[in-house]
Amino acid sequence: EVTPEFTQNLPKAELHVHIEGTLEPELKLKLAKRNHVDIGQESIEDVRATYQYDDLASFLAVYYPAMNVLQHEQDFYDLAMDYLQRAAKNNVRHVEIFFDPQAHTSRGIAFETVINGLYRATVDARALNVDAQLIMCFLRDFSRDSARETLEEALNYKDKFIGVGLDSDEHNNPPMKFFHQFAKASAEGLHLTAHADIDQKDSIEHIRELLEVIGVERVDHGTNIVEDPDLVEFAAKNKIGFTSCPLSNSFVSPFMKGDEILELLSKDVLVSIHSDDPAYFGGYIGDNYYAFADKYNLTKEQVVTLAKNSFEASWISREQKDLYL
Ligand code: ES4
Ligand code: ZN
Repeated sequence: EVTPEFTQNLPKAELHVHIEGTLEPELKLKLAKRNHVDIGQESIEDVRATYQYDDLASFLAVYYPAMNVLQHEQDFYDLAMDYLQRAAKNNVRHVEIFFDPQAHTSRGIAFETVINGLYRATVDARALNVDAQLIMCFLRDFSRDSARETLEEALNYKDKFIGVGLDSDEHNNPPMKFFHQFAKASAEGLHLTAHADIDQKDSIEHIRELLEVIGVERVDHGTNIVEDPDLVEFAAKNKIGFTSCPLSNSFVSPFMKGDEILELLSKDVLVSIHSDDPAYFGGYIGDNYYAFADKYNLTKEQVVTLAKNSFEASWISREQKDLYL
């Protein structure tokens, strides 16, 4: 049967991890000390005690302030390198890492500081046998103007990231708010993905806009697409990837949306398992696979299909995919 060792050792692609969500309490305390930032917490236990949330808004209220410890290029490098070491232990062969430049530029950190630190870690990760790439996300609760300025600046570093995404608070922030930025990014040859599914009420319309108008290649979360059979058929036919994160799903749904994941699997949709914000939601990618496999009694074959889907939905070349599969 499926064991934690099996899920940890299975070769995987990680397509949904926020680098800021990999900030472990140990590193947070170390950086706070190094940069003389008062975070109001002095021990690992103090930090862990603040990790209390029951919805996206209460999570984000803990998440963004933690980033104050990230000040210098080396801090971003250390954050990413710490993560990439954990990825290597989880046998992640390929990873596409989200980062949120506006969460840093809005508090006075230069875009260049953020991307240069993260990028240098992705280069050094080759020594760990991890192929790492970056995806720049727009914060959807920031303005269109802010997104436009962020993309303009990012295009000066176009060789350092492979796509754009959309995250943060979905409530009243539909994907179409960023239509022009997605169009521009696509015209520049960047890949497109976006989060959907946080605000359940409008979420199916958000998914429709993403698939039919904006033309994303993946949807992050988004497994509630099962509500709409026509959209599911579209997603299967067009090989749209759905990146689901069981442990972060557990915060909003007692069954980690496993029914939705299994239904998509049965309809040949490219759904795969990832970790979202592993330092905050209780585990890295192997733990996410195991939590889901254990709760739903998955067979090894089902788990292997999920891992294959992760490579299929990734943004590596066909030749490269065939090497991994
Ligand atoms: C996020 Cl769980 C979640 N949802 C939306 N945006 C995010 N950024 C980091 N984690
Ligand atoms: Zn996410």
